[in-house]
Parts: sequence; C-alpha cells; structure tokens
Amino acid sequence: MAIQASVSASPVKTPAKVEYARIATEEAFAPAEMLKIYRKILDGSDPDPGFVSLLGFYMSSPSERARHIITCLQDLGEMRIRHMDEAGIDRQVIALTSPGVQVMDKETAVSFARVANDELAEAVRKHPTRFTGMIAVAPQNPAEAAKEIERGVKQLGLTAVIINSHTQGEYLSDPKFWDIFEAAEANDTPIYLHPNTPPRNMIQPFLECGLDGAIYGFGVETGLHALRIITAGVFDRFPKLQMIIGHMGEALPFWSYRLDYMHQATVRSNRYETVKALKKKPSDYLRENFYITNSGVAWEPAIKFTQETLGADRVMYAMDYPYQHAIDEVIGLDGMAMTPEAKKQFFQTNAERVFKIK
Ligand code: 1DF
Ligand code: MN
Repeated sequence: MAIQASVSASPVKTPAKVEYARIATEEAFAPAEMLKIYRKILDGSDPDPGFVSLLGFYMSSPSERARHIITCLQDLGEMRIRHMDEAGIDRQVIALTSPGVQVMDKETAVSFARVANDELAEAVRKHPTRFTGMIAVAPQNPAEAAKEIERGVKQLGLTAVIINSHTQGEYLSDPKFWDIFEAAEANDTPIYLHPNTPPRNMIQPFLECGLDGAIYGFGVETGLHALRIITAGVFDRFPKLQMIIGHMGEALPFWSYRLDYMHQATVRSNRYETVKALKKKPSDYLRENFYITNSGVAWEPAIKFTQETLGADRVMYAMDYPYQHAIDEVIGLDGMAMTPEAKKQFFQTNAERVFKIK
C-alpha cells in the first residue's frame, strides 16, 4: 500500500460524522511560562544539543510550521477546540510537550511540574467533554514524582503520567527511578513514554545528518528506553504497570521476533551481567504491559500489523497535535478496511478504558 504523508494543516474538509468518537491520545501543550524557562536554558551555558536542535528550532524559526506549532501549543481553549472540531476530533488526551520539565534543573522541574499539572487540570475542568490530561513529573526527583502522581490522580483528576523518555541521559531502567513505577502501579495509572531527542552521548551521529528529531532519533531513543525497561525486569517487579508508547510502538512490535530470540540467546550464553533471565519473553511484556498509539503514523498496514501482533485492544489513535496537525490523515484512517468493532476500539473504546474516560 502506498504511503501518503502530508506535512501541514491541510485545507481539506472536516471528516464526516462516524459511528465512533475519535479520541486523540498524544496531544501536546506548552504553557507560555514554560517557554520562558526554555528560553533561559537555551541562552545558558552548554544547553543539551538535542534540546537546542528541537525546541531551539521551534522557538526561533520564522517558518510557518514552527509558528503554527508554537501558537497552538500555548492554547488550551477556544482555538484548540476549533482545530479539534475542524479535524473531527471529539477529545484530546493532552500532555506537556517534550521534553517537558525533564530538561530543567531538579528544583525548577519539581515545582514547574505542579504548575503545569494545575493548569492542565483547570482546562480539563473547563472542558470535561473535550479534554483529558496527563500528569507531568520530574524524574530528577523520584520521590517527588511519586507524590505528584498521587496528587494528579487523587486531587486533579488526571488519568495518566507523561514521561518524555530519558532525563538528561538517564533511563528509567535504573532502579533509582522505580518509586515512579511503584506510584503509577499503586494509583492504577498508565505511563506514556513519549520521545525525546537522543541524549548528549548518543546524538552526534544523528545530529550531523539531521535525523535526531521526530524523523528517526525520537524512535530510536524511545524504543531503546522501552526495551531497557523491559529487560531490566521492571514488569516482573511491577506486573500490573501499564505503559503507552506512540509512533506505532517506536517500531518495537516489528522487532518482536528478533528481540525474543536474541534475548534468550544472550541470557543462555551468560554474555552480559546486565542481561538477566525474565519471567516472560520481551514480546509478552509488549502484549501485556504496553498500549501502542499510531501517533505520527497514519498508515493502515502498520496499524493492522500491530493489532494482529499485540491485539486490537492494545492499539489506539493519536494525532500528535500540533506537530502533525493533518486532517486528511483522519479521513484516511476512517477509511481503513477493518471491522467496525476493531475501528471503534482503535478510535474510541481502548482510550476510554485506558484513560478512564466516562
Ligand atoms: C515533534 C514531533 C515534536 C513529536 C514533538 O514534541 C513531538 C516534531 C516536541 O515533529 O518536531 O511530540 N512527535 O511526537 O512526533
Ligand atoms: Mn508527540
């Protein structure tokens, strides 16, 4: 099947009314105050190269796409809802845009996560039928992150956690972060592991050819992160923990066979101290502990492959507004050759269950 990608908000007609609600599950916002903090970091000494390449670009480029994105990110009101109406999106599940607070110093990150969560919760209270929100946390301080997860669930009514992949080069596979997993499991809330640009010690070969961002670096870095979490035994320790990964599972479903074979071969040969036996195969954790969204990938064969290998109850729709604000993709996905039941799971009912939408 041919690949048809569009690059901007296209002047196409609003998608027709359908038998299901369309819930978009990886949608981004950025408070103006966060962009001010970002400006300071960018102007400071030796900022993270991936951050400079990504947010440094969006915050300074005069291009139409960058202006549109920066404008849309800051709105949690009428403009966003108009864009949703134009695109036939019934509900957005919204999270603080990447890299969120993870690029900030520890103290600022902890305090700004609270500010952002309060702001998002307020928007959700104002528009309860259109918005659902995720809890931003600062992995820089795992104990505070755990507290914020509890506050987000119990006091703010937010129903998932957003973590934008690595935190200044550190990965959640390190047990020092596992208070976060414990809190997510205890509060019955999934963690959306969203991409970030590759960290300082990984980015150079990506950066020199312009492949560090959403085109490829995001997927490589975040797929690696999810795999590190699996192979570190996180789901043997926290079997009820659920994670969500976008961009068609950052390609991990496609890797399943090789991951299972080589993981077992590696364990058997005692090749690495760090590769330990797990209770299950890597692909079993993908099927039992991960939900996959199609953010950035409006492509029927990839969606069907993932439904076939993980189950139709594990694959959800996402637009990735405002980064991939493409109405024609919605129309294309409405037209997928799929049973009405599976299509409704994809667009609506899986998200309702995962994000506790009533
Ligand atoms: C981009 C893409 C930026 C995604 C994002 O957040 C993002 C991009 C800063 O195109 O630069 O979330 N995305 O998920 O594909
Ligand atoms: Mn995204």
